[in-house]
Amino acid sequence: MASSKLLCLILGLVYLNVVNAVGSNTNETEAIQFLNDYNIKGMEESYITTEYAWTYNTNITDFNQQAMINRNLVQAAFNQEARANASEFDSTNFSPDTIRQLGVLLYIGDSALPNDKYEELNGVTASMETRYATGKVCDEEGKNCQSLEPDLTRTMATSRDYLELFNAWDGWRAAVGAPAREDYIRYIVLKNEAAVANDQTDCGAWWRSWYEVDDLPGDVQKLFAQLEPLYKNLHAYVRRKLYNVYGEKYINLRGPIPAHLLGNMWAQSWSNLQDLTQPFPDKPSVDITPVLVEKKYDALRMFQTSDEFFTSLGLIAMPQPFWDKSMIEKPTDGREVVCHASAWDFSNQIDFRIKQCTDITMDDFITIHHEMGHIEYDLQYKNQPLVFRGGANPGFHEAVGDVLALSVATPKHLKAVGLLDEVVDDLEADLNFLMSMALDKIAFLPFGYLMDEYRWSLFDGSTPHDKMNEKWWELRTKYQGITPPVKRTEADFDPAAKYHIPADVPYIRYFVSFVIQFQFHEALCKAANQTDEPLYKCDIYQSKEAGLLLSNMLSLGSSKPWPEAMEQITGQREMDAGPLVEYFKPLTDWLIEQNTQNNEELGWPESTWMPDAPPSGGSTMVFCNTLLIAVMSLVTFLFVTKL
Ligand code: LSW
Ligand code: ZN
Repeated sequence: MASSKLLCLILGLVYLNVVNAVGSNTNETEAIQFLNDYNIKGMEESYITTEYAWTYNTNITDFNQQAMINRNLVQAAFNQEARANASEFDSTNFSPDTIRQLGVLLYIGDSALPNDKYEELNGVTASMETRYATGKVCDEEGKNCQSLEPDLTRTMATSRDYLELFNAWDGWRAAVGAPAREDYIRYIVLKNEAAVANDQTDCGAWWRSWYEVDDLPGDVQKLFAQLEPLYKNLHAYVRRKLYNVYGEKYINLRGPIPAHLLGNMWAQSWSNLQDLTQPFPDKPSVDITPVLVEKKYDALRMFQTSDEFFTSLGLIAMPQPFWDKSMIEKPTDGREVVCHASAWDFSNQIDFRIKQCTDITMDDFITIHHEMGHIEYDLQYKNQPLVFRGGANPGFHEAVGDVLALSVATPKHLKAVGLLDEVVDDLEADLNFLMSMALDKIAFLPFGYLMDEYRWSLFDGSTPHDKMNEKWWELRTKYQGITPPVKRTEADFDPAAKYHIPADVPYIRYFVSFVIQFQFHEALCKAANQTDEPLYKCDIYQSKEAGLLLSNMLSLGSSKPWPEAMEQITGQREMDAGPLVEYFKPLTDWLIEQNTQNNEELGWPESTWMPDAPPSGGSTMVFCNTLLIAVMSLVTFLFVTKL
């Protein structure tokens, strides 16, 4: 009896001690010591964890997938311990820097889940990613299988055959969309539990918290509203051009555009419609894909060309381990890999890599700059403490490479590096160029905006599990003005046919990036003293002044709230669509004029319109065979009757 009372007393004291320990240490020197230790140990742990993820990503096997998950469990335990230790400090009177560092360690993301749930979430996510990465579209006999990269991507980009496009579009969704539905429902539940374990209301709120503003949805909504008229003018113009190709059976001039006709699997970038939409077909095209092929560029040469642009600004060159260890081509040895391009920081200050199944196209040339922009940011902040090695916000990280690519894509620059033969310097040629940029930058805006409006609504429960596909198409039609080419049901799960959904990568970062990259571009052009010409003509190539302005901002990492980084580079603290609007002004004026002349109805008042379903189950292949058989029968018939 007495001994059990004593035990209770001891337990009680231990409990009180633990409770007291939370937030009780006010010694900043000890906190700094702890952070230094964490930094060294954290780099080692993170390096190992990243190697396991890389091994899986560049060689998808059950073994590598399980090894990665096992390793993630070790990392999660490490993160939990770091959080427990960080929370022992009462940082009220510490310096802002120490407060910010300790603050980061209190949010450990998915690692906050109990072990079994964490392992389950890892399993669900890995199974979705594996399905996406290995998905194929085959013909009816299960032969002639096509992967997303490069086969289906090329078909979507270059085919103008309605049925062929439909089969690629629909086949991809059947292969990797619908099968992910149950996994995704479980994913939503577990991600929300992880968010709650980090003191957030749901996973959407947690993702939004990275932007350190009061009302991110409100902020991006205002930006989108400002840009929507521009989108609708581009949409109406492109719809008319598609009408001229596909006719009234497939295009309704008062309705949304069938989603498979826009040159891209997700209708997120329309630059592959350049040939159909060029304002002045007699003036030179600015598509360099043919030149890359003709000049026999390979992946390495494309990467070197990009690297040279970075160093021309005085930025840090890609280090030797990058060239030794990156995967810049799709393996041909039978390995399955995650082809979706990405940039990797191994956290050890030495090892940085890109993984990309590079195709010899202008799209991929621009993607290389995008990914290299991530690595450049990583390199610039590699001496920051581990907790500050990230973008000022996720949108900043997405913007770096794109900002450089705005200069690279100018005809003047492409000519200078031998990727374009002729440059014409008049307004018509300029409008051709601006159209090519708008097909990338303006067409993307509603997609970049809706991806996370969609996921936020799943996470906060406002979209129930039995309306997940309906909600997806509601937003796709509302914002993008597109329609599925065939009726969808809740057995389909089309969002999972876009990488970032199964791969658990948030998306509003890209919308933010597409706005702020024009703010950055404008600021760098001023630094490069290129203020005499319109913004769209600016090429910051070789400007050390622009490079310095950029690198000073990048080297901050996430050590300061983003408005400070924004102010350092642009002189103002807000996101602002102004520079984007200014950049496209001549094109906007021209589009409005064209649309007025053509009596174009902006928007899609007949919003529920859908094209007729294509002949069911028919692939071009089957169609050709049928045609062949018909012709041969006829010939035989004629032959026989003649006899
Ligand atoms: C990125 N990849 O770098 C992501 C990878 N041909 O295409 O998706 O929707 C773990 C964490 C794993 C050029 C091209 C984070 C992966 C400029 C595209 C905005 C496909 C190229 C994919 C994220 C490149 C849109 N980009 C998309 C990506 C990851 C986009 C671009 C874009 C890229 C977005 O962020 N700018
Ligand atoms: Zn990116």
